[in-house]
Amino acid sequence: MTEHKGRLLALILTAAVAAPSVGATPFLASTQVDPGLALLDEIGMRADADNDGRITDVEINVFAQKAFPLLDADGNGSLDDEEMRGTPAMSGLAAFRDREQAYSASMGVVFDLFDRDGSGSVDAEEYRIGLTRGAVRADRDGDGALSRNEFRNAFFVSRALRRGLIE
Ligand SMILES: [Ca+2]
Ligand SMILES: [Ca+2]
Ligand SMILES: [Ca+2]
Repeated sequence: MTEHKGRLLALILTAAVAAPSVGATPFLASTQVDPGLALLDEIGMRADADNDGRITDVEINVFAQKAFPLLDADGNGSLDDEEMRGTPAMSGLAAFRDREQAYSASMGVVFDLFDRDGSGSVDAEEYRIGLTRGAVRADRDGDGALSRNEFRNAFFVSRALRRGLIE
């Protein structure tokens, strides 16, 4: 096995292992899931804590509380643009695909959207508010929650990840 294939396999396994409900999720039923989409769906499934296919405002807030400390690698209570680029799985996938520039540019836009006061860092409250507002905007059918499709296709973070990693 080549080194590249090994790394890709590791990424896919990471995504699969991290998603406990693979078998029950129509999303991942396809045999040919793009690893970038798999990562995105993994985030969606984590956000949808009760796994009912809808990400509610409450779930977004809980997700923000859980995700922020994971992103805040140096633990200083705020995210810089480097930390906003997210988990090694994502930046690793961007590197694997020679998409570091696209990924970086895409996540830079996301960072600016979160950093509302333009301070160059995103604190926990800015992060929470950013996710909440993004969810409201992505709620295309106005039912007060994000369906999996709304999360995948309309939520600004998902769109940025797709632009950076896939499209
Ligand atoms: Ca839910
Ligand atoms: Ca930090
Ligand atoms: Ca909705």
